[in-house]
Amino acid sequence: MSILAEATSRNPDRSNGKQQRLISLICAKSLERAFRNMKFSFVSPSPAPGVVGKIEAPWPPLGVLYCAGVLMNAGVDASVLDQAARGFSSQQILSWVKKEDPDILGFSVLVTSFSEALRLARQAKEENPNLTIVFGNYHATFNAERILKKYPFVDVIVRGEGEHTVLELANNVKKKRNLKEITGLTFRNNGHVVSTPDAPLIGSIDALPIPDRDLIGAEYTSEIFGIKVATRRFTSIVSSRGCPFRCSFCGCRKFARGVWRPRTVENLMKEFQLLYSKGFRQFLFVDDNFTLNLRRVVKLCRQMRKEKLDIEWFCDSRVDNCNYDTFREMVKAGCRLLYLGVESANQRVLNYYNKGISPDQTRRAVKSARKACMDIIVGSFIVGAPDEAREEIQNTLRFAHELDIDVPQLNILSAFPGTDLWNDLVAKGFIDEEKYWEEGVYVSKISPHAVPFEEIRQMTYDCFRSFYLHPRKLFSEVLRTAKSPYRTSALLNNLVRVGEIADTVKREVSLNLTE
Ligand code: B12
Ligand code: SF4
Repeated sequence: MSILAEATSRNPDRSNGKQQRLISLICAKSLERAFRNMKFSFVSPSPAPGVVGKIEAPWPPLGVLYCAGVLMNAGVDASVLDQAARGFSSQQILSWVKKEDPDILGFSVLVTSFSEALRLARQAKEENPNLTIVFGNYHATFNAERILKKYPFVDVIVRGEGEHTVLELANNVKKKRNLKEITGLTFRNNGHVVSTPDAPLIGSIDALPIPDRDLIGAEYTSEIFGIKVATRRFTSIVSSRGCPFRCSFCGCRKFARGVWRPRTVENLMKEFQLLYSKGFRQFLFVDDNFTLNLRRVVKLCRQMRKEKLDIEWFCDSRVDNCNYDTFREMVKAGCRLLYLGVESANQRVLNYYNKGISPDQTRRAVKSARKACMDIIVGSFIVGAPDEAREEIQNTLRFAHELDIDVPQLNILSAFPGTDLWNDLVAKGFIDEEKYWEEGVYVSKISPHAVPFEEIRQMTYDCFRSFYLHPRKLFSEVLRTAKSPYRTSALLNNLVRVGEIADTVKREVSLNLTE
């Protein structure tokens, strides 16, 4: 077993010391020499045209930036292309790959970008058969064997967190060694698809290099229905990985095995200071569960204020683990936008999702956030559970109106491989895995007991429209904007973009009604 394999094959709880040593090791000169002339390029593909889940405004592909950072520290040349941010056509991507001329080409594959990743990978392999094509991220992790069995031009799947595995992979590809020693891989061996044991989770996120946003060469923003809510230099950031809950529609539990791993406030502040020095002023936390430890959140907020950073940020929270005092600390430290996972107004449906919350907890969370003067509160809802009745859907949509939120994000339930929901519907015979594993599926399209998909779509659209057409709502939104410097600046910034916003809303509406 190689030193790297040994260092990464331990239980995460016991492997911190080993991992720290691994990180120093990958900086060592000997490794730099070993990797000379080795190149690993990453592509984060956009969803294919027409796929639901198109990207309004992409956020940085932090996962590949983390992987690239570890590789570069070890002396591997790495490059990253984010298709959505650069607006590249397939042809432009292939030209980019040709120019980069990597030894290994990695694709970051989510469910909606799978078909585009396949198309690009096939063409890249045709142009250069010596290229090792690697897929990673959620969709690749949960479908590793199926992908390799069906698509001969994909060589390797990196399952789970990629940082340590890509390093070992680069080493073995360079030395043309067998991949069997590397944990977390699925590949072909003598014509058979084989999977090595899962790689251990990364124990210390602090020990990883800070992702280099300059690698992408693009600026990012954050939008809601075409309206820019990030008006200053913006990027995303991860303060923890994993989540101990097991909501049935979410793949995070399986991906990160339910282990929440926070970064320390000190380590996070280093990243904030670095990004601040580069002019970044607005941030989005893309953690699975940012607010799991409220004491850590408060400590971070106080440190942000102590270091007098003129920053603004956005984050998610569960509704059952929050309170006024914490929200107030967050607002004082620059939190401007809060996403709350409300999901449903029906306890029965919440229980089906295994969400572990109640509608009353949602009411209290929204009230606390409002009282704390949060500028924008987004409520995220899901309708269309397998046997959810019309009245239950209406109840949730009424709840969206009743709650004092600014934006209702109305989602129709879909099932993806890797989730408990998927497994449940496969077990019940509603999902034919062979038919749907590549794209996932709206549950209301396959469940015989669900309200038909088109009807739900119309209901959510009507709810969204009436939400903003209600005079009381309109009035309170105008008043809130007048009182909030952040909202006023966002409004002014968007005034010049009225045409673009109208186009986005129009597109959303036609998507809603015609798909
Ligand atoms: C930010 C985000 C987005 C952003 C940007 C995504 C991006 N550029 O990466 C936007 C808004 C565009 C987005 C859209 C969608 N998203 Co999203 N998103 C996230 C979120 C919140 C954070 C991603 C992140 O940065 N994580 C932090 C980094 C460090 O971790 P990571 O990305 O997992 O990367 C690690 C590994 O996956 C691996 N890895 C990743 N890429 C690669 C590539 C290679 C070659 C290798 C070897 C390894 C590797 O190594 C990384 C380091 O350990 C995640 C939830 C989460 N917390 O992860 C959901 C999540 C990824 N999204 C999800 C979904 C469902 C979607 C949408 C389909 C939603 C929709 N219906 O519109 C779309 C699809 C967009 C697409 N491209 O296809 C699901 C994934 C489901 C699935 N099976 O694919 C997730 C997991 C949410 C969830 N818990 O269900 N999303
Ligand atoms: S939806 Fe959120 S709380 Fe639920 S398991 Fe996923 S990350 Fe955790």
